[in-house]
Amino acid sequence: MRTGQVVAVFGKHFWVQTDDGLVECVSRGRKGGIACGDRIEFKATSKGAGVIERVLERHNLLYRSDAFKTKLLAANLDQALIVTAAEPAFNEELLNRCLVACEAAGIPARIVVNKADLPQTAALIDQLRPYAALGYPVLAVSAKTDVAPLLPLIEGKTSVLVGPSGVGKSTLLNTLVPEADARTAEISRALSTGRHTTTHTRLFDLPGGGALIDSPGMQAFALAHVDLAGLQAAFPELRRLAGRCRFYNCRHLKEPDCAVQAACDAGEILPARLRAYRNLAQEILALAATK
Ligand SMILES: Nc1nc2c(ncn2[C@@H]2O[C@H](COP(=O)(O)OP(=O)(O)O)[C@@H](O)[C@H]2O)c(=O)[nH]1
Ligand SMILES: [Mg+2]
Ligand SMILES: [Zn+2]
Repeated sequence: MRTGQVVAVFGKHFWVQTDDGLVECVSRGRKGGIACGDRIEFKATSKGAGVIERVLERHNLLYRSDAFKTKLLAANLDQALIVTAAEPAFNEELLNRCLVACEAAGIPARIVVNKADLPQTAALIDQLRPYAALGYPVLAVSAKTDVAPLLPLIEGKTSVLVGPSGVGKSTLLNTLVPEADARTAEISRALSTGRHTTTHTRLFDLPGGGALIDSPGMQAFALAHVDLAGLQAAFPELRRLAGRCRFYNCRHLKEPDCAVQAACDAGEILPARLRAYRNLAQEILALAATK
């Protein structure tokens, strides 16, 4: 049995980086799945090919899930870089769902505002300022003109780029990892997709140490694996108010004397955050009702 790290995921096919090169592996249809960044054990079947037998213990796993399926994003992360941009239109609900997923997985999250070269980005940076106070540092960069502020934050770490499509995740990756373009072309050839959009999750080593994982953009981010207690624990501003509502089991939806609603009315909680919490809470309650 040999070990390696999963550096690309294509459905049931995986590229595994080993000490002596890339090995193309398949999985034995094991339940639970295999994520980019996973360290695995495989059995070589021929030169350059193998079968994954076992996933070694993970430090963490970032994923999304709805009532029907689970979609693994990446494993063994030091941090998630949630990439946003003013173009295409900023999706605050999706940002918040990404933040909740990171909290639930115990993964530190940073917000990267890309396309700082566009004039409309200044307003987005202002809009996101309150997130820094919640514990999510906000960093403005331009994948096209200036990524320098990002370098010290990713060096020596394993980071994943997540966010909707079009915000510039792949452009960031190509700027930060010079040979990424060539490897992407190689993957497109191997899969004969020839498309420019990111269709698969891939891990690249950074020149200065550490690794960067690029993922396909998501439109929606369901969190069926998070329960109501987990959801409340994933909002730092709700954690601070624990036990302050009239009802000890307040769900902060429409209950009277809700300290969370009061804090929002007083301008201490961002309305968009409370909206995201309530949307997620409603989804959790609806899902629980069907079980
Ligand atoms: N103006 C500007 N455009 C950018 C920047 N980064 C990416 N783009 C453009 O945004 C579009 C989407 O980029 P892409 O990297 O494919 O986004 P992804 O879907 O998040 O991977 C492309 O047309 C890029 O050229 C940036 O920093 N500034
Ligand atoms: Mg992409
Ligand atoms: Zn409440």
